[in-house]
Order: sequence, then structure tokens, then C-alpha cells
Amino acid sequence: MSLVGARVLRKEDPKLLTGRATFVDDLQPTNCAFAQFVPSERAHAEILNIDVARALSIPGVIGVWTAHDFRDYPDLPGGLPDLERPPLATGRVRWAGEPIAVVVAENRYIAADAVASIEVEYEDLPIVMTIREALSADAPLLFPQHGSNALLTVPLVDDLDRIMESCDQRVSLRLTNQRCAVVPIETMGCLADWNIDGLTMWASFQAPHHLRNKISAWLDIPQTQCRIISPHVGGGFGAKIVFAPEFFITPLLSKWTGRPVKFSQTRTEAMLQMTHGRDQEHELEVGFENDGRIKALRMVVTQNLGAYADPTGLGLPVLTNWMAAGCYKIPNVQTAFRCVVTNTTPVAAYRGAGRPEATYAVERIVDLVARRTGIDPVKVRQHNFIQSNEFPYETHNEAVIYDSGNFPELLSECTRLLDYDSERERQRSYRDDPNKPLIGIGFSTWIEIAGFGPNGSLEGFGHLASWESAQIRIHPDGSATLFIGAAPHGQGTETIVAQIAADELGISFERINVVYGDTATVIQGIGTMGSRSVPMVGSATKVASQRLLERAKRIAAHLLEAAEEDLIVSNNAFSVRGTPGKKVGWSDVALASFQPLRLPPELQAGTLEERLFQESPNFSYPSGAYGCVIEIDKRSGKVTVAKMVLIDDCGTVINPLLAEGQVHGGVAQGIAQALYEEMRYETSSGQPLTSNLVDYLVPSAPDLPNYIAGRVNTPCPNNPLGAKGIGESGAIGSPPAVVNAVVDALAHLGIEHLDMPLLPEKIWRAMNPGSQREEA
Ligand code: MCN
Repeated sequence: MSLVGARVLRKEDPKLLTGRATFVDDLQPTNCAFAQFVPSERAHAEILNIDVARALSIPGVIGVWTAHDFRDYPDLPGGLPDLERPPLATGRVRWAGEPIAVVVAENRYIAADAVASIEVEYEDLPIVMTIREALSADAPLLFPQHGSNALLTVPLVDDLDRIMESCDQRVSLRLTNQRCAVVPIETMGCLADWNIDGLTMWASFQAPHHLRNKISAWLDIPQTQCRIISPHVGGGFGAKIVFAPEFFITPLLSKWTGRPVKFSQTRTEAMLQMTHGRDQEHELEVGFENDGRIKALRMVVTQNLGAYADPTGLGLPVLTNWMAAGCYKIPNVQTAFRCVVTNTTPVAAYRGAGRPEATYAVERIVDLVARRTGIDPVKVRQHNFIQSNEFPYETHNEAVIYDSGNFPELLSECTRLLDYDSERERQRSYRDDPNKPLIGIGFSTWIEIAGFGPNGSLEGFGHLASWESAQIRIHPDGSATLFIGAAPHGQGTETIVAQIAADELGISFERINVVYGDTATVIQGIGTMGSRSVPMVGSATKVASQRLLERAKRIAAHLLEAAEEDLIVSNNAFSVRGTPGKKVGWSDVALASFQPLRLPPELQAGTLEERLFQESPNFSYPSGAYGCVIEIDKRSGKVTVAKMVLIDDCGTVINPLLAEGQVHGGVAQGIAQALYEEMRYETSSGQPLTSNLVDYLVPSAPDLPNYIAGRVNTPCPNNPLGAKGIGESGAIGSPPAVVNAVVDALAHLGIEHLDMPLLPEKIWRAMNPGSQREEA
């Protein structure tokens, strides 16, 4: 039986579920010291003085370092020329929470006391918190030498006016995709030990080889003396591919103190110092005919980058522009973007990274077209879909060629499982009943760009290349070790590559060990991001296994005195077709591979090892149709997601159990963005208002619905598995379904749009314009 496609339980779970997994903060080598960073109390200020005398007098404090101590080291890699981020705030702070000094102490408690005792003298500067403020004519500048808070502008090359004018109708929409915190369970942390043999650093990171490459270059040490290990990583969601200064500074602290030094964020530090996600504003215009056919779409994106231009942050509006038209055949699409800096935490990748923003925009637009034409939103979608026989489909951007999909089938399956007609009926019958909630029904049909693998696709974000590596080694007893360049942090990659290798090699799943996240053992790697592991490292595993098996078969044929073509491999043995009794175990073949006297003459000892750097000719394009029914409590405005249907298309599914788990997690984050989460600041001071999990509302299981899941499979033609990624799908597809449903519930009140998050108060005010809310 094939393991690919089976609901195999995760290899990684026994350790995780019994508390035996090792995360960075579990490591406590002898003599380990603890580092804690001093956060800026001000959002924008000149640093006049940092008084560390009291901190240094505290017993157990080993040292305090400020920007001055790093003056011989370059700014951090990436960003824009002349606007790079220094290791510590230098001269000026640009957001509340920016690290300005670092303390090393005997333990974290002493370090925390020392941080609290450091007095920083500031001279406040005027702040800019929002895109509007950043772009105003007299805006204070974060980087005066640059002359503007706008860092990168790709303007409209606009020839759409004539086409817009020729349409029956046109409508504009401005919307905000709010700033979200990333909130992995494990915050950012590392443990650096720089001794006579070089630097070893354990880091909670999604791309350890990249961190190794960047750090060794920054510290000017050979890569051979710089080992990065990402042990178990408790989630990253994109924020752990950021080359944060803490990872560069901690090794130096180890060198300077002559001790292993650990750094591990508190939750509040993580909320302020890990990069945030989203934070885009969109100006959209659409031209369409009275029959619902969309003729033209214009999208202008403004990206709030926060205080510095992180390379992945710069990539977000690019991806949003690329995916502007979603799964619709819109003949005229024009896009543009600009990036601005503000006195807020820097913004970078967060699950979906630029694609949730595109999906939200186009799916809100399609619903608006439905509203203005009076045509059912399902029909408007069906009217405008790219059809399944039109792939590969060239979009408005030459970099983006959709590989395969079947949007009409996705949506009809979604409406079927949602029981669309009867939900519409329920909506009508409840509307005027004061004891019943308002019902809303919303859809999102979406496509995303994933499987970052084509050459050039990751290099722009500071990565070496875009291939992914897999290396398989057969041991003398016929068990196998698979080394992969991906660096999973919750996805279950260990399980799925073992499934793939077991199928190809005929070695049992339990006898395949998977190694990842260590630059000393894994030959090279790019990492886990952009829903690329299945298409890239899964494919690398498949092809490398096939190549290795060819040589194993030659050995087995030699031992059995049979023809290679007649051999079948399964259940850890090679047998001869038609003569099942004639067989040799994998263990014997493996043993022979180390014994030259038993090998065919053309093979050498140790031949059963294979490695591959898998490249890809295109991205993969997962798609889906999500539909939901929401209920709004008429008295409080509280939204409950009553029913949620998720139909996904990720091509070949390696493990349906894990794929569903990925979608559930992503949808939780998507519903959270639609209904609950927003990183907020006090506007006059720039102080964060949501810097812990009391103030920042992350939903828990009771806040989320049960999901009804379905599947359509259109294989990806660009990799040997036919698989597309799914890790980000839920977060990309779900926010517009929820928002469309809420706006649908309020449509009879004349409401056409509300920005996320749809908190009860916002809904209540929309339902009761001009009223004061009665106190409970
Ligand atoms: N899968 C499958 N068949 C497919 C596609 C996927 O069975 N055709 C399943 C496999 O179990 C695979 C998993 O889904 O291990 C995800 O595969 P893939 O879509 O290739 O995504 P990656 O492994 O590259 O993961 C990256 C993606 C991203 S970009 C973010 S952000 C994210 C995510 O995955 N962050 C996560 N999922 C996360 N899950 C957890 N628990 N924690 C995070 O931080």
C-alpha cells in the first residue's frame, strides 16, 4: 500500500506530546549566561545618553553593550542601500521597543533587573504612525538623509481610464489590511557558544543555512567554523526567516564574555520586537458590465514597512500586485505599489506574505460587483473564472503563470457542502425576527503563489538560491537517513518525506530517520517558507530515492543473479517478479554496498548515498473555495462563525491528515484576522496598546468553528509529485470569506464595506448609526 496519500500519524509527535522535544530555551550548557535587550521607551527620539552605571553595579551583571561597541561591524544584511538597520539603535530610536542596548548577566532575572535600571535620556522627535501621516507633506522623516518616508515606489502605468469609462459601471474601494502580530508559541531566541573551535549557535529559525551564511559573512569567519542548529522550533509563520539583530549580536556576546550566551524573548518582547505582518492599504477600482463581467481592475498598494525596510517586507507588495486578479479572467489589470516607513515595529513575512492581502482585495471587489449588479456573488464568480482548460494561464504579470486548477468545480463543491440555498432561505426568514441572529453568507475563491523554487524566486529576499536539497544515506543494516534542507517548525515535514522515501525505496517508514536544521550535518539548505517544502524537498526526496534505488537494484540483481528489470522492491526486500521466493533483504543489499567483493565491478563501496538539489521551472499555485455562514448577535454585534466549508486544491496530497491540520491552523489565523486581531498603537505617543496576549486577542478553540473540508485535485505539472503547497492556504483564503459574510449580513442596512477586525463594537455601530452604546 502506498504511504503517499495515507493519513499517517506524525513521526515528530511522540516527542512533542510527551515534552521530550528540545527547544532553544531548554538548552542550558554549563556556565551559560543570559542576554536581555533594552527596549526603547520612545517611538521616535534622539538618544542623548545611556547610563549603565547602576546596571553594572548589580551583582551578577557581566556587562552592558550599546551601539558604540558594534561600530566596527557593518549594518545588518538586506534592506535598501543607506537605509540598513544597525545592530542596535544608533543615535536615534525609530519605534517603541527597538533594542538600544544589551545586558549579559548570570541569569535572566538579574538581566531583567539590570535592564530596568538602565536610564536612557531621550529627546523626543515627532512621530509618524500611519501611512497617511508618513506621506503627508510636512511629515517628520525617519531617515532625513533619504528626504522622504516613501522608500520604494512602483507607479501605475495607467491606460485603464478609457476602458473603465467604456464599462457599464465602475466602483472604487479603499481598504485596510491591518497590522497583525505573528505570535508563534515559541518566541525568538538563540544560544551562542563561541569557543576555540568556532561558533555554534542554536537558533529558533526557519532557514538555518541562511543564518549561517549571513552570520559568518557578518562576523568574517569561515562557514566551516560557524554551525547553526535549529532544534525543535515552536512555530515561525514567516517571522523566523528575518535576520534579526539579536542573532548577530548574541555570538559576539559569547565571544566577548568567553561563555555560552542565551537570549530568549518574553511574550511582550516578542510582540514588540519580532516583525509584524500585513499592514497594507489598498486603493482599488473596478470596471464591469451589468451582467457581472469584470473588464478592468486597478490596484494601488501602500505597504507600511514599520521603522526599517526588511527585505521580506519589501517583497510583500510585490506579491500582492502579482496576485491582484486572483482566479478571474480580467482582461485589463494595472497595479502599483509604494512602501513607507513609520515609527512602528518593522513588517515582514507573516503566513501568506502578500497573498492574503491580494486575495482579500480581489474577493471584496468581486462581492462589490455582485452587490452593484444585483447578481448572486456565486454567479459573479462563476462568470469571471479562468476555466480549467485555460492552463497554463498567463496573468497580467509575466512572472506569474498559473499552473493548473479548476475554480468552477471548487466553488460548486463549496456551495453544495455549505447547503447554500437553504442557508439563503434561513437568512431571509431570520432577518426581521428580533430573537434570531442576522445571518450572512460569504465566499472566497482564491489562488495563491507558493512552492518558491524557480531560480531567482528567493534570491531577492537575501537567500542564496531557490532549490532545495535532499540527501539519502543507506546504512549497512538497510535503514536510511534522509537529510533535508527544509527546516520545518510544525508542518510535519519529517513525516511526509519519510512517506515519500518509504514508497520509493521499499524501506519501511519506521526505518527512515530524517535529519534537518543543522548546518553541520545537512549539506546545504534554503529553508521552510512560501509553502515550498512539499513541492521542493518532497520532490527532491522522490527523485533522489529513485536514483539511489537504481543502484540498489543493480546490487540486488547481482546478488540474486537476476535481471534488474525483473526486480520488485517492497517490505524491506527485493524479489524477482514471478518467483516470489527468490528474494534478498534490503539489509543484505545495504551490507553488500559496503563490501567491494560482493558488489558488481562497476560500483564502489558506499554507493548507496544520493543527494539532489531540486530546482523547479515554476511556482506551484494552490487554490480553493471557502464559504462560511456567520451569525451576528443583533444586540451586541458579536459575530460567530456558524459554518465553514473549506475546499482545497493542492494537487497530490501527501498526507491528508497533515494537510487538513495545516488548513485548520491557517484558517484559525485567517478568522482571527477577520474578527479579532490587530496590533494597535496609541496615536499621539506611538506606544503599543496590544503588547501582550491579554490585550492582543488570539482566539482559542471555542472561538472557532468545526470545519467541513473537501478537496479537488488538479496535479501540479511542474514537479514529479504533482503537489502544490498548502501551508499558507487557510490564512490566505479565509479572511475574505468571513468579511464577505459579515457585510452580506448587513447588506440590507446599506453597508458595503467594513475594515477588519470586525469587533462587536464596530458591527454594533454599523447597525446603529448615530447611537450611543448602552452600558451593560
Ligand atoms: N501537505 C501535504 N500535501 C501537499 C501539501 C502539503 O500533505 N500537497 C502537508 C504536509 O504535511 C506538509 C505540510 O502540509 O508538511 C506543509 O507543506 P507545504 O505546504 O509545502 O509548506 P511548508 O512545509 O513549506 O511550510 C511553510 C508554510 C508557511 S510558509 C508558514 S508561514 C507556516 C506553515 O507552513 N507556518 C507554520 N505552516 C505552519 N505550521 C505550523 N505548525 N507552524 C508554523 O509556523
